[in-house]
Amino acid sequence: MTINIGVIGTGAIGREHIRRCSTVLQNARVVALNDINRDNCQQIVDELTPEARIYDNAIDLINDPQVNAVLVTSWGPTHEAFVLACIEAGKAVFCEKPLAVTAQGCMNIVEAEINAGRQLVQVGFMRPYDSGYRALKAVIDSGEIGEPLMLHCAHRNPEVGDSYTTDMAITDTLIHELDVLRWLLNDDYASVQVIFPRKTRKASSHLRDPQIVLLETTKGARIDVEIFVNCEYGYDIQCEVVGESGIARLPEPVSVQLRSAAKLSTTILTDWKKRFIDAYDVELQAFINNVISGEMTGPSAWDGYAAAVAADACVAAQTSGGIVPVTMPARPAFYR
Ligand code: NAI
Ligand code: ISE
Repeated sequence: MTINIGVIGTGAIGREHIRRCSTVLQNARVVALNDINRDNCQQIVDELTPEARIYDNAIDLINDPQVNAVLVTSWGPTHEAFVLACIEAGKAVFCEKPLAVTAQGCMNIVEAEINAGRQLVQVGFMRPYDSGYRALKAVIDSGEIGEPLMLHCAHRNPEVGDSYTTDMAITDTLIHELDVLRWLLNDDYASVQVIFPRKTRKASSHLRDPQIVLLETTKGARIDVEIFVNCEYGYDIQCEVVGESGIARLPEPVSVQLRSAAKLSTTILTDWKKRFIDAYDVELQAFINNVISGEMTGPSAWDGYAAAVAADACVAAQTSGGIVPVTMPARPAFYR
């Protein structure tokens, strides 16, 4: 069976996902494209998907009976309306993070999905599909390091554009940690705080960079996450879990060890597209498989909501400087 996919948003990650649907993954083909910038779609038709039809209106794409499932890879503020339209049309939808830009927006999606009576949404949180994070979770779940007590994490990008703002360090960047850490620990957040260290001279004048986010989970584990989006040297994701009887670390991406010019070295990646390339492949193949089987198994609308609730608290904490509680309603039985 081949799933006909429509893609809304053909920028950086849209293009990557179209490439993987067209050249890497099984049982899917991209048949429909939409972007407010039509040239983006035309370029993709010319280079990757000669048979795909370009739609001037995203809602027409969603409602086309030829389209079996939709990828939403447009800008974050557009996600909520497109996902709601997919649910209304009864179509499976893979939505890039964030599911919506506010917790209320995510809750609107959760409620629409519950009213529709079946799960249709997968959120593009790819880290739970990364082999390194999966290995780390297996060690934690085995009990080998005892109960997790503290986590030290870092999310570093070499640079960001001028349009990147201080709150995006949370809503665009930390959101990956907010998702993957609750999955890793099988826990939720109780409170958050944000601290601003000395600012790097490499950041634009309006951006506070770096930032340290302190999270407390409901079981009492303490997490520090350094967000540093102008670190210059590479795209570097770190996670160390300190347990009662040992420490487990996220593995580094595979890189040949080089002995040369009196130095021992390995390469550090600089591009997020490469750091999680396998995880993106696996998450999207899982979505396609789920569409075929009719059962969604990946990060759900509820996971998108949980990350957004914590993100809202972090953004409030950026302004207040204090400790902000995270209040989550109980998980509906629908998502158990
Ligand atoms: P981008 O700016 O490169 O592409 C976004 C595209 O959406 C643009 O082509 C733009 O014209 C289009 N667009 C905007 N409004 C639209 C509308 N109303 N209808 C149709 N198209 C519209 O941005 P990028 O980096 O591709 O990010 C897109 C989304 O993917 C964001 O939500 C971002 O957070 C997420 N993302 C996720 C990553 C991950 O690691 N999972 C990595 C990078 C981005
Ligand atoms: C980007 O949108 C992503 O999702 C990347 O994975 C992340 O590392 C980066 O900081 C975001 O801007």
